[in-house]
Amino acid sequence: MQRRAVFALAAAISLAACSSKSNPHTYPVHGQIVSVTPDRQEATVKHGEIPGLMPAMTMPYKIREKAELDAVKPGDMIDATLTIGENDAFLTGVRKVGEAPLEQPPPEPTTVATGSGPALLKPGEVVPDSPFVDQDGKNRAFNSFRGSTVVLTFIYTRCPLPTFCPMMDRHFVTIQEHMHDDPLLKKVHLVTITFDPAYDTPEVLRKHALELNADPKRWTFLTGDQKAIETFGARFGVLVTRASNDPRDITHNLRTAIVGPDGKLVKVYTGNEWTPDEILADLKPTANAD
Ligand SMILES: [Cu+2]
Repeated sequence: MQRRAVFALAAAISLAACSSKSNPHTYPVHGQIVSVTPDRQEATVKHGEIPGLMPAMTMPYKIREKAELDAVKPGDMIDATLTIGENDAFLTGVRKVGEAPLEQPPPEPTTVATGSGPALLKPGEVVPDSPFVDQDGKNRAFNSFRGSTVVLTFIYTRCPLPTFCPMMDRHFVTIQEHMHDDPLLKKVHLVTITFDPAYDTPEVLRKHALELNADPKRWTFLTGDQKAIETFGARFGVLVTRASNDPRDITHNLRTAIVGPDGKLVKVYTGNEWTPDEILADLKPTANAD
């Protein structure tokens, strides 16, 4: 007990102190298996607060040992260790400690399509306009990007897992580097939309953009009205759930999309499996067409 408290404190201190992210941190996790995805060697875990890292949350995690993944099923209560490296996050030492009825099914993007919400956009369909505010505090409707091929993604700046939102940022940094070097990509514009506008104000986004070395001429960060953002994101399959008692408790999936210069959806990329190379290859024919 004491050791755990000391450990959490040490982790919190090293996180607070850190800009040096080089050494992986480990955290004890206690939670419930909500679903298992063997082909991605992942399990979605609903867990309590991880002191020094994140509030209670339901998220998919890689389980490093396949045997440990195979040994658990939805409903199992588990103890595990979460390792957070600079670009990596995974669970080890996954151990079943009990069983409990599942509260609710895991958030699935398909519920957006089948529920009462707006339908998922299909390639070729015009992306509906939506009002946003950019990192300089200026109103910026989505349609103002017409004429450029837009690569857009959805994040929140406080996302604690390097394999989620921070990975989208890193991939966009890579794409931006190619945009500067490749004349074929001169009409491509990157757009990062936060789904946590309460915290991610224009000021926060401007600082975040600076940290990423984002070129304001080529990469825009958008915030705005939470409802409008959620409605916009839902058309791409973005699903965000928030705990009513803790606004930091955000559970979300990831969607990245290419929208053509005519405002029509070209392609949607699910999760964090896509690579910058894949998007760059998909961009060339689109960005080239006038
Ligand atoms: Cu995230």
